[in-house]
Amino acid sequence: MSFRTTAAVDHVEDVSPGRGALPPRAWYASSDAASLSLNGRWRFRLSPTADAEDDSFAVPGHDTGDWAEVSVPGHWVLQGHGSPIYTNHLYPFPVDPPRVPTENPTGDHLRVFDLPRDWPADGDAVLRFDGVESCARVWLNGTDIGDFKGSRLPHEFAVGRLLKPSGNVLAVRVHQWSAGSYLEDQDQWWLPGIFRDVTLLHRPAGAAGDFFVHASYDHVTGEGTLRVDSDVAGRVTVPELDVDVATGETVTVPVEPWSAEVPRLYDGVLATGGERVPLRVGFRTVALRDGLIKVNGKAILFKGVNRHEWHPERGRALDLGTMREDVLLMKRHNVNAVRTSHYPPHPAFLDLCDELGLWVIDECDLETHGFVEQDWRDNPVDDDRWTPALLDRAARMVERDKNHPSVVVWSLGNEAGTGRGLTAMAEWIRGRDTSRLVHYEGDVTCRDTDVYSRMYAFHDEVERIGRGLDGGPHKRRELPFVLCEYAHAMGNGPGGLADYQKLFESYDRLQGGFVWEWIDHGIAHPELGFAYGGDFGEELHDGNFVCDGLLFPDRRPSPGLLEYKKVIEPVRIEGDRTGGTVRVTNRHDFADLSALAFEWSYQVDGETVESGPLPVPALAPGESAEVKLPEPPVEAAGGAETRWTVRALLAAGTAWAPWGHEVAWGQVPVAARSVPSVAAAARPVLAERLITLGPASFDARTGALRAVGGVQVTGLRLDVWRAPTDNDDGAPWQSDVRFGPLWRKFGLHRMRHRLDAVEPGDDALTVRTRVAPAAWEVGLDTVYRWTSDGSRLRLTVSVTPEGDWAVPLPRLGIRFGLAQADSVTWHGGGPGEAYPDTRSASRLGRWTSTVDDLQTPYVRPQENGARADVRWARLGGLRVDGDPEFSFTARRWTTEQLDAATHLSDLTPGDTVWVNLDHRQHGIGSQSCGPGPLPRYFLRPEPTEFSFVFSQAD
Ligand code: IPT
Repeated sequence: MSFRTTAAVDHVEDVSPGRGALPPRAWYASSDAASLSLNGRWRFRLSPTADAEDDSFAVPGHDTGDWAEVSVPGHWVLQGHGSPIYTNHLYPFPVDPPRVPTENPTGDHLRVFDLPRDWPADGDAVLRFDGVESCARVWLNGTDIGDFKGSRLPHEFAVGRLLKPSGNVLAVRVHQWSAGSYLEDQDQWWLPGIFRDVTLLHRPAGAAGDFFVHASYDHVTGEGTLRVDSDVAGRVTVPELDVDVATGETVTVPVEPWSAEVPRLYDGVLATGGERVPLRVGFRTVALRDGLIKVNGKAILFKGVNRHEWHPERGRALDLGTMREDVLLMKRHNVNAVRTSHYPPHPAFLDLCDELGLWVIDECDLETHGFVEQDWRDNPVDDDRWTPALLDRAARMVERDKNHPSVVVWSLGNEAGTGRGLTAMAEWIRGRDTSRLVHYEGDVTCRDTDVYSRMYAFHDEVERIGRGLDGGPHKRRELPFVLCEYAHAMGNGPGGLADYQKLFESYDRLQGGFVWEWIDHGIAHPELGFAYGGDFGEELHDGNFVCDGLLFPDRRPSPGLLEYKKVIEPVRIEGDRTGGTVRVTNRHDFADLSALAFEWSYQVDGETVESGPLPVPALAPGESAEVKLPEPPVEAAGGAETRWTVRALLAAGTAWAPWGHEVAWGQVPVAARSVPSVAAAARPVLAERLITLGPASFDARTGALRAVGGVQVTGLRLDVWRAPTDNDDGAPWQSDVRFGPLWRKFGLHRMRHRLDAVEPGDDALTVRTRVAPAAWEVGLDTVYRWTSDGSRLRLTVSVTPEGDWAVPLPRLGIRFGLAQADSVTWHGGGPGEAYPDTRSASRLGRWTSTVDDLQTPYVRPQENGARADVRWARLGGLRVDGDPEFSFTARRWTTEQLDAATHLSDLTPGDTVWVNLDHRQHGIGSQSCGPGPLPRYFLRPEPTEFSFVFSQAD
């Protein structure tokens, strides 16, 4: 005998998009129609399966006395009910589409509400859900009004006839898993719940249901053309342009165009019999011309990021303030574009993009990545039964977002393989909206798309594509190229950004890219700091691959974002020692430089001695000028290094940053420094078990440095190990060699130091060693040569590799411990960390930091915090001058402890500050999902010599 337990769950596994919802339409906030937010505290009951409870809770009068409460918008798993799951592309349930597991956490939500006293008696009402994951069924006052899927898309229901003045009972049953889950396999946490707003909207008689603002710009005539189509006739007014036309009527007037750089919006109104709808009109024309994406007649360069919606406590339930903060942070870091990976964002985010200026690739809520594990067999996007669901998703995105000037490209989705369903989506979108381009990275033939888009392509391939040497299908050869994802910002990195940018700026066809990704999706956790995959006991998970953003989970910019800001700065300022000039280039696509004020400053030994304004002409986009610098303000004392720093600042406050905000900078060297010379005048003296040499004392038996003057030094020796970064470890699927695992294999984390000789000579103490790992024949013959002039102490380290080294070194330098060191001052690159291929944003100057502030809090601890190009540093009573410049880190834990830590909470300060002075570090790259460091950033083992001069700091 067989029977189905309940019919109520059928819609959960139904491939259709749902039942009962109104057709999709534009999302807007009415000027005068009433609305009621149903956000707030809702009664909540969690069941382990979809059919464990009957649906009697939806009947008014149901006793919810023993129910819990949750906040809406919100995810119940972040409110103490069940737990989040993180997988990259694996479905956390058996792949048997459209079936889902019996264990299907189901949240019943209930809210009783009254209508406001002034709620109009006439007209209709619409109940809008802006986002529910993954499948919901809705009852109002006991009546089943429908069900829906499409988590990050709006769904509306006509409910006027069901409303009562008071005591309305809204019941929503939400299932974590549904057929829709197969279409929502994005690399992120699985977070069920009503996570976006729930709103009741009054619909006055005669109000527009839907409208479409067509606003284009003719860059030849300087005129804008406006036509607003509406399903209800009305009038369109734009007072500033003296426009007053009927809906459906076209008007052409001189306008200022909209662009991400100059986001000019005109306020207007669509007035129909029943309602006034505010319009924000941006005139712009997007076109594919001469094989390029052009806006208003000009090719644009995307300096973009991929943005998932994320808040460390609220998950994807974002408040307006957080959305605004994201846009402000992007603008302040020179980002000009955002791909809404991998679903349409909260609609208010797009209002902010219109207002503050960002190019948007609006991506549909679609990913079926997990099917890759079965060679895409049964992929829903290639199965006609699913096509209505795909078309429903495309329509819900396009209809909702079509009136945003910021949206310049529609994207069908992400990592969904290929199939007829995608073609159907593209065709539907083109039929509905001819004013934008279509993107989908998975379409390698570009049959359905207007741009050749790739992710994580290596530099050399990108260059080939830029040169047009990539071949491929005929249509694709004619198309512009974007990297919809590149520069994987997981942990320390991404490296190689500047090298990509150079390519983008060299080849017209390369129209930029979108860094993966905007923010780490770490979840605030009472013990761990931020949690990642596996921290909630998930059966399957992908660890900290979910923390790969340019922002830390709490939205503090990581060094990667500062690097990106510098690399994509819209003004280039360069010069060399010779000219007494700087070359200023305007790299904007639209804006001239009139919004910027330039300032020079002059540094002696890293310290600014004077500054002043620098007049720079308001160069047009693409123009450069050689700008004369003033006479150097001071005659620097012999041996002091001097340089100019020129900064481009906002001349007045903007909507996204205050007056004086720094947009770009450059430095021009003047006089080079001279390294303090140390005449080898002192002689090593043996007394008891110590050797003294000038201010230093050494263990006579081991040659180990004990003290410099009054400063005790422990454990000084060669060091080659760094706690591997996510990019050192690389992604398991990478075919290129991954050095992180190889370094461990070759034992670079457990090097042995053999003492061969301690040789006090006439004018030097020489200590000979061999540094090598157990089990391998490779080694580093290492000689420490100490000399002194009586007050200063010079160490020269000579390293000669022995054997056949198959790997570069993580780092090469010395490390030692100091008993005391709270603050560090240095002349060199700063203020933040820098590695060989992440050092564009590192500015030469004099910097001070506490040891604690030198640490970069990567969610999974790893090598971090190195300051590069350091001339000298003072810490713990010592001054160290480098010959040549060096890089340093200082921490209250050892590299071994850093390496062993899995969360920030594992790092506990000890008594010693461990200092590394590196001659060099290996590059960073972005092999956690892209290329490793370019070969020019490798630290190859080769005979090397470097020196440090130690003295007591004054
Ligand atoms: C690519 C995905 O599109 C993105 O969602 C994210 O998972 C990113 O990788 C890695 O963080 S897919 C890539 C593995 C080819």
